Amino acid sequence: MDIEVKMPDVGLEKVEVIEILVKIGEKVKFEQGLITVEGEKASMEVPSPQSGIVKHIFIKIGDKIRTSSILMILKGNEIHDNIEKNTENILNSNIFNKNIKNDSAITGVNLIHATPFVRRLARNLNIDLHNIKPTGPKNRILKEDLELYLKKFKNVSQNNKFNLDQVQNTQFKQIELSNLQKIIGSNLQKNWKNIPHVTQFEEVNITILEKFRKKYNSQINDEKTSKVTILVFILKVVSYALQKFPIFNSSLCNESKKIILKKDINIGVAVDVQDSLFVPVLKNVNKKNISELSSELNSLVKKSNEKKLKKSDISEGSFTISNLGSIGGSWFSPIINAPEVAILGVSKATIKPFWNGEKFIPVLMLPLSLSYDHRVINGAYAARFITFINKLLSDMHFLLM
Ligand code: CAO
Repeated sequence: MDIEVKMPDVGLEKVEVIEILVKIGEKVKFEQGLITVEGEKASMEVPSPQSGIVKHIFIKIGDKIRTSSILMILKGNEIHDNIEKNTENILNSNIFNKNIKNDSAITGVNLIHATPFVRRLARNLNIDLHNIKPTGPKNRILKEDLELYLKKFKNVSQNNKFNLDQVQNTQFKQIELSNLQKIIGSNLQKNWKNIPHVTQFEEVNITILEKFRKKYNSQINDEKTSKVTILVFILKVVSYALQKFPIFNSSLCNESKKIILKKDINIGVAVDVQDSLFVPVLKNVNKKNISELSSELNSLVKKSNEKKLKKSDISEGSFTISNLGSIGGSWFSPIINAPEVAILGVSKATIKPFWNGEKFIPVLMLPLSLSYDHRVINGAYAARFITFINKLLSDMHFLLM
């Protein structure tokens, strides 16, 4: 007799099929895992309601399925009477009635307890989770359990002169983090964890600015003067905005619970250098003109590329700009460079249609993402700050006012 295997109720509206554990024609036992599904925070195996032979599989990896979706048909090979009873037992058991919203472990027969992350890792490493001894709470398999298994396996392999790489996925490779990556990574993690970030997005019409920039660059006729990029104008405009909105040019002292306003406007610029990142600081940006800023930026970028930055070149920053515009991408949310309280992300400017009241005209729009520390800056203040930047970049005449 044919048995329809349906998706049991696991307390989620939809789950994704991440593994199909059986093949058509395969003999399966009662409660053997048939497929693995993954919800927002948990993965689980769906056990077979009956022993039998897999006749049809109706789902594929990546399918999003709901409760009662038909997964497969089994050809039963046990006494007919047991079928209904077992199916009912499974479907009614606590395993599936349990709400999994807050816990990535599911209890029950034949279920493997592991988070989606650990399952993915195990899949990438070709490790069968059935072979792993769980040490986590509620018998959950932890990442450390996989590591221990790998270690043991490696020892055995070495003793037998058998290379672990031969049996593992060829894509598996370990890359050592550089010392710089370790330092940057630990700072990023600390900042991301400790600072309540909010990112405010804005699009700025820089058509006039870009026209002026191109004209200015085309008139440069000596080799000493460097060409000006959009970033230099952004630096200048931001320095004005920091003067007008001084809280953005501050740091938060956690011990004294005080906001410390900085006297100087020193803006760090993220520079991409061969898989790493430097943030040299342009000092007193508000006191320098566009061409001075341009040559100072060029010199700092050159020093970054040659790894010749001095301590003084990278210290005393009060605000940071990260411009990914010459690379591409639409938007990103940058992480604040503590003890600073805000960072401006800049993405690639693109031509977009703009309604001028009569017709659509093409304009060059620059995407900005301002992340700020919400303990120090409130949303309204941030919106005013970015609106001010928008106004100045859209029409630099306002800088004269
Ligand atoms: N939109 C469109 N065009 C842009 C742009 C933007 N947002 N930003 C720069 N451009 C243009 C420049 O105007 C220049 O145009 P021209 O050739 O017509 O003069 C061209 O792209 C090349 O600019 P550039 O990248 O050489 O110079 P820059 O001053 O804009 O930026 C630097 C210098 C060092 C900031 C940049 O090269 C860089 O390293 N960016 C990466 C920063 C980064 O990695 N951030 C992530 C930090 S978190 O991991």
